[in-house]
Amino acid sequence: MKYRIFFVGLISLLLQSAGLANTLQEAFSEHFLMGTVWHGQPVEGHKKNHFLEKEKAITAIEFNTITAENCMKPAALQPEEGAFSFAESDAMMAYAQAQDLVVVGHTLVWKNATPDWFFLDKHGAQVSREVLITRLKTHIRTVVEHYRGRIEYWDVVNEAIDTRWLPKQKRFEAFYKPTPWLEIIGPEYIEIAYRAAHEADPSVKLLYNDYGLHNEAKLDFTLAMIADLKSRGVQIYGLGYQGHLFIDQPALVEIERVLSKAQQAQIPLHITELDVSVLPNAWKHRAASVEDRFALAAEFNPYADGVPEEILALQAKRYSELFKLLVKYSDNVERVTFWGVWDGNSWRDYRPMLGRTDYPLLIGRNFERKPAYAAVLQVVAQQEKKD
Ligand code: 9MR
Repeated sequence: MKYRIFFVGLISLLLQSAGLANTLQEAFSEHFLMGTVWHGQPVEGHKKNHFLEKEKAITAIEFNTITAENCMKPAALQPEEGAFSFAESDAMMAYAQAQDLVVVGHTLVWKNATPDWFFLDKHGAQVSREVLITRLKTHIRTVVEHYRGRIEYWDVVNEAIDTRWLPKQKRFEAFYKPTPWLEIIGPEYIEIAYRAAHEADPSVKLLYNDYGLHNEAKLDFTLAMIADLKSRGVQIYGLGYQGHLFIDQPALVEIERVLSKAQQAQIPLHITELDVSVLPNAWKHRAASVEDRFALAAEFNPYADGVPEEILALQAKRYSELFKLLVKYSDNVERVTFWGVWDGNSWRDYRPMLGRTDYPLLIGRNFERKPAYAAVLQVVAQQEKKD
């Protein structure tokens, strides 16, 4: 242990003497907030989290904002109608307040992690539009009021837009994702949700959060939806681009398009769920839904016994290129949040395939700072030299 403390101290000294900031939040303090998640204790039956204290310690050092990974989803907060349970999210909030972290609530309306009771009556039949609107508003009002004045941003609606390939026209088309929300209420559920959240806490900034925005059809549809809501006086503040990336996809130009179009549209952008998987993309084989799980296959799990240095170097390059872009657009990028504290606790290990070993974050499985960590800090150092 003593040696480890000595080693960490030595690295800090070396970083300082190389003119580098010591932590992620410090390095990017002029540019945007730097965040991670509260993994907390699993709410969906994943294995117990034995590393919560360690994660809390790292978070306090490296980050200035925190998002609830799971504990603020409807399944966690209102597992049964009217039976709200804030124990885990209150624990997160107490920690965040003690560390002076900006808190992001995630998420109020989603098709996943939402219990069936929302959509069914006591006989198991689908509820009416009126009943579902009431349940939607009650959920939002109760949760947002509970944290009024303490949460800075809410991901209100999550992943409401999908795309399909039109072979004849040879292009993608975007549309509202078919979910019980859409089916029972119609697309107005989105507007209803934002209005309810704003009423419950007029000071909280409301985001729309989605993945796959490198698809231009989806990006344009999303920006148009936000512009339309704004034009009708709905208080929607900004766009969350999740950023679940791979080493070789999507292309950097496609990512830049998201940053530049959001800037042109004057919609503040948040990178809400960043990670860079080093594994082969197992989503390609089916429509990407978080509920899909495929059987574990060795070809999709090449680094179960350790990840080669050259792969970590490629990942570092990818992170470096990405952060150069984020700094370039930092006038419009407010926050960059990683979807995980360290490689040992990442959703990538259990979705879409249970039992893989991925290395998607900046801090490794032995809590070490990975090559990608150094590469990200280097981006700011180089930027400062240029200025
Ligand atoms: O990381 C989350 C994982 O622990 C949960 O099992 C899963 C389902 O609730 O959700 C994961 O987080 C998702 C986020 O809430 C929305 N965007 C995609 C994220 C990764 O699946």
